[in-house]
Amino acid sequence: MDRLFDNCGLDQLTVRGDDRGSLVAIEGLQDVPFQIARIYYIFGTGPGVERGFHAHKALHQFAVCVSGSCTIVLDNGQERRSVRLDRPDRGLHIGPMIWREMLDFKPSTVLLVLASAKYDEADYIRDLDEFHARVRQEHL
Ligand code: T46
Repeated sequence: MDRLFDNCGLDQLTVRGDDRGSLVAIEGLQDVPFQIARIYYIFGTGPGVERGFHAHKALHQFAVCVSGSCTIVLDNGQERRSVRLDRPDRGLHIGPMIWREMLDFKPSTVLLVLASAKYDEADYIRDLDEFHARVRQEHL
């Protein structure tokens, strides 16, 4: 794993390939460090459009760009790091309390995301000042 923060990193996925093509399987608690409760995917995001701009209080997620590419900017409240997702065999684990911004989507990008819990708006922090205040509180 290429670690970005304590609870974030880029993982190489195992590719099972043969002369018919390639296959990647992702199992909860084996290939990702959580049980998978939800899957969603993002597509049709045009050039110049930005998404995200929030953190999660408790959610773990694992994002794979299965087609195309996009950039994800991660912020742990102290540092910002940027990663380009452009391969279907590399996944980004994002743990709780990480602000994320998604940008520079190539047309035809499909971003697959596995999540550790069902959708819950109460788990989102959508205000950057509130996020920074909570991080400071956690470090007291
Ligand atoms: C994240 C990044 C990577 C649902 O109804 N169910 C769901 O499971 C999700 C993920 C979203 N929604 C609704 C909520 C909004 O009305 O779909 C709409 C778009 O969601 P949002 O604006 O949060 O999309 P992004 O791309 O900004 O963020 C998403 C995830 O929400 C978020 O958890 O980490 O992708």
